[in-house]
Amino acid sequence: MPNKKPSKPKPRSQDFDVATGAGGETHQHVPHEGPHHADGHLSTNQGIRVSDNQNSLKSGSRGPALLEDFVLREKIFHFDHERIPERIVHARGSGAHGYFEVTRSLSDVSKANLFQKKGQKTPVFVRFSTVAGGAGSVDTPRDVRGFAVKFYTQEGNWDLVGNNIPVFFIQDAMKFPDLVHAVKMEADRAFPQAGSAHDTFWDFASLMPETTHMLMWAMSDRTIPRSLRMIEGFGVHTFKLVDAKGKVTFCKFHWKPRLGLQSTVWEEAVKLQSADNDYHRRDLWESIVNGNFPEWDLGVQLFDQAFADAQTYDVLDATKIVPEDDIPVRIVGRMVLDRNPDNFFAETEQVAFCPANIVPGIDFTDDPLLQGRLFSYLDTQKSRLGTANFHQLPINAPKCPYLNFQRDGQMQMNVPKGRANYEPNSLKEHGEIGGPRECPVTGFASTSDLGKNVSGDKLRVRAELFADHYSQARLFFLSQTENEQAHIASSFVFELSKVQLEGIPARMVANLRNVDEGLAKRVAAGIGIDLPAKAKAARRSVEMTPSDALSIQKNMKKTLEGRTVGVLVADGTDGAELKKLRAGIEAAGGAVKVVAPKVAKVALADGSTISADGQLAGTPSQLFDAIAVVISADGCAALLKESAAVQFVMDAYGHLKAVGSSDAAAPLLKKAGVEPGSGVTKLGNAFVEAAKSRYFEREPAVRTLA
Ligand code: HDE
Repeated sequence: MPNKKPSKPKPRSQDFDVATGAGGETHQHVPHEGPHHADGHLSTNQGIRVSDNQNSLKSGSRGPALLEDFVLREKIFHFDHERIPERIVHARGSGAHGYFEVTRSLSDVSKANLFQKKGQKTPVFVRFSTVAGGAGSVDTPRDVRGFAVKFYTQEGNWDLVGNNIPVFFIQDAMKFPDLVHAVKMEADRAFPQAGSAHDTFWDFASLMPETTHMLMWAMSDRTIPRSLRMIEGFGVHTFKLVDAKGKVTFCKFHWKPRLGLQSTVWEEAVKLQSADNDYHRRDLWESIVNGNFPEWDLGVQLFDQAFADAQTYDVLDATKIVPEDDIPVRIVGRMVLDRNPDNFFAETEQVAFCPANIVPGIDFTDDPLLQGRLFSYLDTQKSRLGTANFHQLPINAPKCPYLNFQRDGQMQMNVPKGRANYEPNSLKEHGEIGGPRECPVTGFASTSDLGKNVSGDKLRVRAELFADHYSQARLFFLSQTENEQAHIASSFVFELSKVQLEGIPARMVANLRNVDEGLAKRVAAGIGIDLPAKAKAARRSVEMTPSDALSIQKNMKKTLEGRTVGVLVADGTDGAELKKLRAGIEAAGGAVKVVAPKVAKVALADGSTISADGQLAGTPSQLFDAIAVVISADGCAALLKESAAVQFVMDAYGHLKAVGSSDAAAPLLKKAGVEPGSGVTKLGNAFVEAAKSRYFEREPAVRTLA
């Protein structure tokens, strides 16, 4: 028998009673929390207490092992089956719990309960992910980031399964398997892992001009974020909001990070892969542990059919944005992530997002990409999680009651009572359980389309406006700063230089000539090919007005909040100087990590000792947003002989970060190639101020961009 009676999990402060808004759980079906969750006696899964967890049952002290040993057999059996298939895309992810709070009611356009009242809170679970790499791949390749949010609303679960880029590579679900096959590791050799810089991706992309707009975003710094806490999120598709009278308003969803947008530079992203495979996962986890809860504003762009009809693009085309200058983003809520998962597998791995999960007041549009997704996600969960009952897993179960006549299936956790597994039935009239009934008024009924004529000729075609693949790609490029444009050109050069099959880079550049001649020329020159003839465009482009909202650098926040300064010290460092620096950075909302040649017993000038947070050899400056070097003349002499110390400073400078230093550090800075200029300061207030920014104007001095 289990040593402890299984009991209902205790409510946690962060869990909401969705019915009342108060704390506490309202899961209708809470699986037993098994005895293995608690401290106590070890038992088998049948509840038999285990006397010895070190030795298998043998015949004699040296074996052979006995088949009878059910304790060993069960342990190994379960272990053998621990892994489940990883997601075909977005396999590597990191999750967190939190809540969504309404800051401005959306009741004027949507009847969705979660949007009605200012201050109203809804629990959420969020999973961020890379797309191409496997579950064990690194966190910082150049890749799109998934941004999937499950809202556990009072009316059922709503999943907003988005990305950190507002458009997508393709327009029709029919092409998704091709896209994914092309970008993932190549079929015969199983590399490269987690990156798009290879033959098959660019072969596909260059043959599919509809990818061009997304490629501009993918080659921008959006795909090498500094932190998951500093990315935007987008619902991508146009959705519908539906009010109580059935009136429809089109809607694009936006998540805007409170910490501002922040990216790394490419060389830094590459080096981060060796510095810390788990850079983003660790950053998310630690910020929550430290109480620095990541936060986003939820914004909506709202428009009607008349606006949609008047545009030069189709709002049902997922390769297009609606510029914020045309339809401003209305902020309606905020999301705070304040709790790490208790168990990665049970929550982050088993969470099953389905764009088809919507609630009354939110509706789909006919976007052909979205329509394909409505099928795919439900389907994939069955193969990943092995049963149609995956919705019963605690992380997937709604926090409001759910009742229907669906029954049985593998891993059925619920125990429905009575005979009522069909409807209509009259069992209630006979004193038995009759089961749930339809709710014509409050139930989901596709309220926006119901009764509308949706017939049409059967066709396999794309709508006419979908054929403009370049206008918005050009809009994006022209909206960037000069430095961001150079980053885009350089990314194309980097990626296409990895392509070995002849003709593919030229075909890509031929497409880019439709975006911007200057860009195409720079990319051609960068990879060393002649400028190819311009690709034929299926439809004439229209010139759109550049939009500042599309640039990261034009929207960066000058702040130390959520940022970390790496402080390099050595024996002989002035403790008072270090203390003052730490106080200044912390007062500005930043964090400090001390790096030293040895982690324990760093001897300060006054004879006292401190411990460092990281050892120099394993803590390169990629891990920080700015660096300070606080050393004595002796310390400097010692560090001059350490290539890791020189590299620490050189990389921070090369990655356009603020570099502050005590006077005695001058020889080290010189050896690292640091030149005077913006972002290079003495310690003190000047450094604290400088550490709030990156110095893109320094870039021409440290590398040649395309
Ligand atoms: Fe996905 N996508 N997708 N996708 N997607 C999956 O579902 C799919 C698309 C996105 O953290 C899969 O549970 C099709 C756009 C995220 O668990 C799968 C099409 C956007 C995640 C699937 C798309 C996304 C997925 C794989 C084209 C941005 C991770 C595992 C019609 C709006 C969710 C899974 C998580 C995951 C299919 C296109 C975002 C196979 C068929 C566009 C964030 O069902």
